[in-house]
Amino acid sequence: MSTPSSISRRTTLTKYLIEQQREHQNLPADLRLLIEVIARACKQIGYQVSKGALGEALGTAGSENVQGEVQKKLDILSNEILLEANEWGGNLAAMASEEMEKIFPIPNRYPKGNYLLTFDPLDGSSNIDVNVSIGTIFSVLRCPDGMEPSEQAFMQPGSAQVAAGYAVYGPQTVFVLTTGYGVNCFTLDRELGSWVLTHSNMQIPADTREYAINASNSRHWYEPVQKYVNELNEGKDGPRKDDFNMRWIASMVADVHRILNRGGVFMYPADKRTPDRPGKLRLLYEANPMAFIVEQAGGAATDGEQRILDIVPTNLHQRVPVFLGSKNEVDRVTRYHSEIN
Ligand code: AHM
Ligand code: MG
Repeated sequence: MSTPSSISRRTTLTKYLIEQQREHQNLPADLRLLIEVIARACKQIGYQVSKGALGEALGTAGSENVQGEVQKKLDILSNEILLEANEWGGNLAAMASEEMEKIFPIPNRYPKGNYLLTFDPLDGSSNIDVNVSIGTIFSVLRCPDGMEPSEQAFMQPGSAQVAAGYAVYGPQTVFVLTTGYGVNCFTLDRELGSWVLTHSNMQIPADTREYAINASNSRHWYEPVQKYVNELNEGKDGPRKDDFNMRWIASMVADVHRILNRGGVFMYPADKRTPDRPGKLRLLYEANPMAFIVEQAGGAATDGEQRILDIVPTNLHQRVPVFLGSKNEVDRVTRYHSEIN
């Protein structure tokens, strides 16, 4: 049981951020405030998610997003929560979201700040109605000096991110954050309403015997991925001489969170059905923030050919193949791409 003294010894997200700012001078005050607002919005989204069938937000909204995907009511509600929380604080120039075709410039009635925020308000939408973990993913960029907050301002490689993170709404609600100085995880204390630092400086082991991929697409994969996954499935009898285990939650946030905790490799490859729209995941608000987090935890993230963080985006909702997690496995599947193509 928590006693008053054990509670006061805890490091909350607020304390952690202030310490980063004070002791390491690596966190400007406006970025700290922005992160706090995002975390507060995630708390609100988590609350709405937790209501389930008792709330009024389960089910589909009867609309599609820009990618032609059916929107759930909670997708839309989560998007609104993030927009409303962040529009008036004075830290942002513009926002972009999976759920909006165009960017959202900060309205003229509010002061404008120096940052750009992108997010997937509720990742893992297919899991919303069935009570499986879902989450929010976000990425923060600096608005280039003197540039109007246009779509072009967002076309920066992931290596330019100044902060990224995600929340998972699962058995526990957690908030994972990097500002480029390692990765830390905060667990929501529901009684006190605060994010408490529970996992410091998270590290992904370089080796793993666990992988995550939607195997129902296997007949559409290109040869490097076929070869890599076949070898894993051959287990002890195959060239890898070891048995591998498979996990697929269909929520990237939850799969990445497992990998951050115990290693693994996550793959959403390009496939032959959609050569002009490679992969399913979006670069700016899914692949980039996750790649930043994974690299900060000692892992690797590529699109099969190059580091995800080096890709210069050409459009807001562009898709990208994703291989991320334990470094030695990501290096191997990336090597297969260069050997076979
Ligand atoms: P979403 O942002 O619309 O929820 O889609 C992204 C999700 C990822 O979280 C997950 O890894 C993937 O889609 C699951 O895809 P699949 O339906 O092929 O299992
Ligand atoms: Mg998503």
